[in-house]
Amino acid sequence: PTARVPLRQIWPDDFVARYRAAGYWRGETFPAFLRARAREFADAIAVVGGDTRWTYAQLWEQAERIAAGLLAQGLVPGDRVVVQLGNIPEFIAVVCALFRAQLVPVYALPAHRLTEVGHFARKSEASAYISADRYEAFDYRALARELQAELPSVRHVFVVGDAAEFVAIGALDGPRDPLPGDPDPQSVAFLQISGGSTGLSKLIPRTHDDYIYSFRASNALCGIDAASVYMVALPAAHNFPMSSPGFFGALYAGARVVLSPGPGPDAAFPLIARERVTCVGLVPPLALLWADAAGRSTHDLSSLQVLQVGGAKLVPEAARRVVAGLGCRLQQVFGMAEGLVNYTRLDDPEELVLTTQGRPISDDDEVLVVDDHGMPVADGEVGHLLARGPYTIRGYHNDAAANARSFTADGFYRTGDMVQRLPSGHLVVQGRATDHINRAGEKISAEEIEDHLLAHPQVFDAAVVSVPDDYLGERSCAFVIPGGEKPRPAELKAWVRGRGLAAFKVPDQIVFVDAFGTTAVGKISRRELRAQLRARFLEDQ
Ligand code: J2J
Repeated sequence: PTARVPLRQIWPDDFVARYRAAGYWRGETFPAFLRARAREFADAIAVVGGDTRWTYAQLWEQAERIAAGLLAQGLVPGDRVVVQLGNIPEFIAVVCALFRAQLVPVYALPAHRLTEVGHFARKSEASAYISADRYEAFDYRALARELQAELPSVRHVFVVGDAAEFVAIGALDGPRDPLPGDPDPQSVAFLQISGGSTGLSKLIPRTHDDYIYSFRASNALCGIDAASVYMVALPAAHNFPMSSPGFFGALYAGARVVLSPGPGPDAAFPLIARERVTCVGLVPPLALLWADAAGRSTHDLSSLQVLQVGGAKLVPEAARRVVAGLGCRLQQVFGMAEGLVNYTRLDDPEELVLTTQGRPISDDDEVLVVDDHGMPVADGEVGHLLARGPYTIRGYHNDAAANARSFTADGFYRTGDMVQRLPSGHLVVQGRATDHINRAGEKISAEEIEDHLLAHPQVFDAAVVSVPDDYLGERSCAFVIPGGEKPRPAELKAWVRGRGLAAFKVPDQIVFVDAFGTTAVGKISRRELRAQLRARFLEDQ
């Protein structure tokens, strides 16, 4: 079998020339930089997790072994591989191996279930699936069986741990000489998953050149160098702990990556003390939890230099509590898997750090704040954020309809976020124009959940909205008009769960109503309807 055609992400020629000339795109690739670090930092610890401590040389050896094994099993360069692994060292080894073999990872979160994993596999035309045997009490081999039954094109399943009838990652090996050379730096290195504001998640193609630029530049803004110890506390497949600066930034710098098995203080604090962690990224609810726990903790957290908070809005009062509780530097991070990432700078005045979500990484990040008609608004006014730049995609993978909606004719990505830009260039996130729920950083599409509720025989209509939540920031509330006998809320929740979805997508709250009670005559948009229901919910509080 021959290689599959590499996926491309197309920037117009003049932009390619500009991004190269500016030194953003240097022709670096994942396998090339990982190989170089394995030489340069051979005996330095690269990855710590569970009982494993791999040096850079050992990580590279794992990557080469697994890469050779995957090709020996019949995968060919260009094949897409859905990877669903938790915060274990094998996650990093497997992803590095895929890069080494010119295979294309498609990142699923451990929380995803058959419906989502099936969608990723179908949409990416994946030929393989890699999971752990079990993670957080879930058996992924059962999911693999269902996946293969539904999608025989997923011909290979590889498992970390007890593989049952599948192939164990630990047992993979093969001849090293047919391993391919380094890929085209402008080819797509992997497919990341979008937050999915309309319906199912879109796949985000990121190239070697653009992604490596984003974390190389992030390192400089986040203070990451070879002496740093970066902790992955959020699920490692999230774009934030992967690239802002994330474990890839840390590996690029020759730093140490420490994988925390969970995001809470119980799991993370002892590891911070033991490994002398210097930097970690959290979502706002966790940052508050950490700040509260730090005061009572007996663990030595004094090594922490930078606490990054992002994924959802950190309001100024919460920012103050985080700073007071943890006593290290706060860095706000406002990013997206599609590209654009904003950071408050480590030397920004405290007021900006507490009250803004930072400014873009690059001088060539073009940020527009526009009104509903696409006209730029004055600094300080709230408008839609559009972005274009050297690490922001120009289109989703294989999704013409989404691309028509999500990009302007001149290639700006419509982020869906409403922001205010200050004269300093710092952005303040003021809400969003799209209907999703940002549940502690996990983005949930209202439409996707409505579709699953509507499939229930006792649901006549359903509208899912985000409502404020003291802990999560936002939670999901489903307004349901019963059809026939009213189902019990627990039954509807179980129904959504049973549709093969991540648990975080199950509505937190269900409110039955007789009618949506819209005063508008005729049809109103789902958006307006959700806005009305949300307003009604807030009035009733
Ligand atoms: C308000 N909203 C925010 C913030 C993201 C770094 C950090 C985060 C992500 C991420 C990421 C926010 N304040 N500080 O990929 O590299 C909301 C916005 C944004 C969406 C993107 C990274 N930080 N958000 O969260 O792809 O609505 O990426 O458009 O998961 O999260 O979500 P996602």
